[in-house]
Amino acid sequence: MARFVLNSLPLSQELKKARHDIKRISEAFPGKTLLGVRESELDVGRSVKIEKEGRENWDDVVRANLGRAQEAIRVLEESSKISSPALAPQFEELRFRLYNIEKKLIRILTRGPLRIGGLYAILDDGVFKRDNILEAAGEMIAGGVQVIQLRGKSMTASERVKIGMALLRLTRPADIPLIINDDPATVAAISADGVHLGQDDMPLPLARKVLGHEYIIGCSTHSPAQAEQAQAEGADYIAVGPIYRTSTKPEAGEPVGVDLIRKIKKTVSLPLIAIGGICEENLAEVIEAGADGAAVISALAENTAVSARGLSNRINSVSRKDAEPQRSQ
Ligand code: TZP
Repeated sequence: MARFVLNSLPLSQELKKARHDIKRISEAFPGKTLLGVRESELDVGRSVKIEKEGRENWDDVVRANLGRAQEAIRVLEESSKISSPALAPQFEELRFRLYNIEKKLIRILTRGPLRIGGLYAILDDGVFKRDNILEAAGEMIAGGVQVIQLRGKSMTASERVKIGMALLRLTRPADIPLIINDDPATVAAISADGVHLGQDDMPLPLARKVLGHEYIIGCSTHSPAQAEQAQAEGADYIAVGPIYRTSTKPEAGEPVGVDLIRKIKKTVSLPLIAIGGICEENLAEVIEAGADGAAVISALAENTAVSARGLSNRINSVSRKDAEPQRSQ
């Protein structure tokens, strides 16, 4: 499932390593003696049947087989305590690794199609002071944001990891995806929810190779061709901008305007997040042009909770209006 259905390099690697480790650790067991006591013809266990062993779906198969592997390793762990005590902690470590693998696999298998949308808040370390980032995130969550991105351009990798982990403790209970800007390694290291890539960052197919399908990958685009390429390469969402003039990222260039949203929406079906100079006054225009969400930095810098509430209410009311059937005149 990990390798051929989900095409997940990280999970396939973890599982392969676990298999090799089981083999290596078990070599210390007296194999011949074990084979000598195997009895398949007269095995009394063959006639023992239990009522319901049928699997309802593929998740059940994965769950049941990982459970079986964990139990089997537990048996090896317990028996090695008698025959070769030095092996027991190695089996124990492996068992815990399998619990982790199970968690990740089941998370991918059971999560619905990923939809990034709504108010997408960016914690930019040029705007939010490092000491206030967690407080700001708490206020954003209280104000109803639907996605949080950590954009720590001037952070060291170790700061990003530390702040990312602290953010996860806020976003996970609120069921809000945490996206890390630019840095697939940090995403994988802290098990965040995804990465956002600019046009000059790691190419999307390589980021997918590193992260597999259990992580969200978003991509900044500035033209229909870039948006189509991101879709072809398997992005989970695209950001389009700068829609309006922004002083937060001066190098973002000239505004592209809301018409680009309309244009891209004609050929790209991925969730589209508009970005750049978006505030309460122009938010409706962006959503009406077809954006599925809006990413904002400076509009959340002050009175964060209140601003977040205002923006997210506005997105919701415009989206609801869009969804209402049009009355004929
Ligand atoms: N990418 C394109 S515009 C931009 C980024 C990161 C900055 C958006 O910030 P603001 O303050 O919402 O205009």
